[in-house]
Amino acid sequence: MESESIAMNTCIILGGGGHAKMVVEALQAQYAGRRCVILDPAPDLRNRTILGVPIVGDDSMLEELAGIGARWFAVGVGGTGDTRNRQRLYELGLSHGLEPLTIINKSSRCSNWAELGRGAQLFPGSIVNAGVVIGQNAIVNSGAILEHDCTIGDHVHVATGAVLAGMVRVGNGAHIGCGATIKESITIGERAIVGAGAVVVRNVSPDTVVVGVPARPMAPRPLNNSHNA
Ligand code: JB2
Repeated sequence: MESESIAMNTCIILGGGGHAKMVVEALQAQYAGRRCVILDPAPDLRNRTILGVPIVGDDSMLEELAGIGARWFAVGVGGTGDTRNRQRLYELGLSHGLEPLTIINKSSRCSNWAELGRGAQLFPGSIVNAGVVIGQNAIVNSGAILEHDCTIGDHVHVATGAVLAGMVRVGNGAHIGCGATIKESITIGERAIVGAGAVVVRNVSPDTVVVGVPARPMAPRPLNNSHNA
């Protein structure tokens, strides 16, 4: 790609997998006319396109693109459980002086009384009600519901179809799995993981994985002692 052809209003999407497809579609509707390019380190994706948007190189191109006037970025990696890569990419974009685009899919219902952090992403059919506060770089994925007065930390991923009843607090970097349900006023600690389909009725400590109905902490993975047997 000729770097000179990058327009001043280009948005750089970091990651070219499944989540990037959702990001591209939402950006094309919300920021019509803005040009997008994708960066992804996977060699087999080079010169491919996602919904017409080219994958032009890896993250080493960020400096060059920012240097010729690209101003915007979006994290295109979702992640299913581990939010750290997403956080790292967000910080990488900021460190190049780029501004994160906030995504509100046109079929998301977001209250005027909700607050969205920079780079937050709301996907189709999600519902964000009054008094909700969403942190930077958080995802509210398709069909997820955030009832009134929930507080969602930075880099959190609320996966497809999860339901958070009112006043739930989710700490930075936590992951709420597909279809999980969280009862009113529960606190989910930083970097905790709530498994898909779990029903959470008690607070979850930071760095804890809970699964099941009702959700309980997972037993620590057993050590592999076979070589000692
Ligand atoms: O450091 C990176 C990097 N690390 C991985 N920089 C950039 N620019 N890209 C990176 N990637 C790329 O992210 C990988 O090379 C890969 O192409 C992409 C991740 O794609 P994948 O489809 O595996 O995951 P995803 O996060 O896009 O989507 C998952 O999570 C979503 C929430 C999927 O499971 C989806 O089904 C799900 N909806």
